[in-house]
Amino acid sequence: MKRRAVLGFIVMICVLMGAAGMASASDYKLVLRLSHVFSPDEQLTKSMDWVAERILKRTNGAIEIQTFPQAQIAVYKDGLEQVVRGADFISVEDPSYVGDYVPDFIALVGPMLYNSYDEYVEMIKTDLVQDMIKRAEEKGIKILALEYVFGFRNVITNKLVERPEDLKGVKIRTPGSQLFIQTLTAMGATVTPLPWAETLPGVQQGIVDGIEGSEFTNIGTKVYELLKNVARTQHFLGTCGVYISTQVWDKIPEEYREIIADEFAKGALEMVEIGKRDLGEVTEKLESYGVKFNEVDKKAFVEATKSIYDTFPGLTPGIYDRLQEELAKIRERL
Ligand code: X3X
Repeated sequence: MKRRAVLGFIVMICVLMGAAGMASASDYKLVLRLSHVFSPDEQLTKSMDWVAERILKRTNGAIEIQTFPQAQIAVYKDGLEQVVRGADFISVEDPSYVGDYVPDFIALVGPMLYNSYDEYVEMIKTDLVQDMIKRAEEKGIKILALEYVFGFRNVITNKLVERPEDLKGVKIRTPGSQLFIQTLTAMGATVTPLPWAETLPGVQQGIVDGIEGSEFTNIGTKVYELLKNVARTQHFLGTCGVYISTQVWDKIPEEYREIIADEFAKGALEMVEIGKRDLGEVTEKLESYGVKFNEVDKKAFVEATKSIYDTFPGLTPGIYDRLQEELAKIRERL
């Protein structure tokens, strides 16, 4: 009799715990703050808002992503630190900031590597990059996407730049990423790292002579009102990844994780297609505003920057060669 009573008690506890668990799943609600530096008129800002809306709808309001553009909250290196600390926070930044935790991300988005957006999209699918993504998780960073591409970054000044010698003594603003600082230095410029918010005032006050950025940045933030010469160095492919803490991620119910991952992945590829579609029109519009584009001695800039892959601390030996091997295979099939 006693045995049956104990068994009955255990069954009751299990049922109550199960019910509590089910109730918590249906009552589940999570608010995540998403932070980036982009302006309202830039596609990345629009894409983040679209993805947040789609996730809220598909999860019936359970996952609310509040987007904070224009560096209203932590961005750049500080944003990644929020992620690693386990905050309910999503950081949207250049993958080189993940390089502070997994150095090979520096090489992934290193100088003079890609000839097209599609090459980079295909590179992300390779086992080489998928292994890097797993290593980021070991450091507490869950990567939801890496392909929020906003165009090749070019040198933008008020003088003709065709080769590294032309950048001697020219003060160029970069983001505070060590990859950017070291690369623009290797390209011949005098680098002044500034957050985006201080960049155009820095040009106006003569703190910097120019910047480096994409046509989408140029048109979206009105760089063209201050700087009229775009040298098509295409030294970086401007792209952002989307990063969340693994601690936070692992606590989200699986059904919601699938929706979040799916929407950020789809949103990235959607933004790549929008960029490919709109670049021609954006370039024409910039030219109508008086912007002049010129080609450059690409080989000279490749030569000037290739040491980055040998000297940057912490890179896996041979990572550049492996990236080039993957690129050769990708180019065969594109
Ligand atoms: O981490 C994100 C990128 O580095 C942002 O690049 P940045 O700081 O040159 O800003 C690009 C602009 O389009 C922001 O409006």
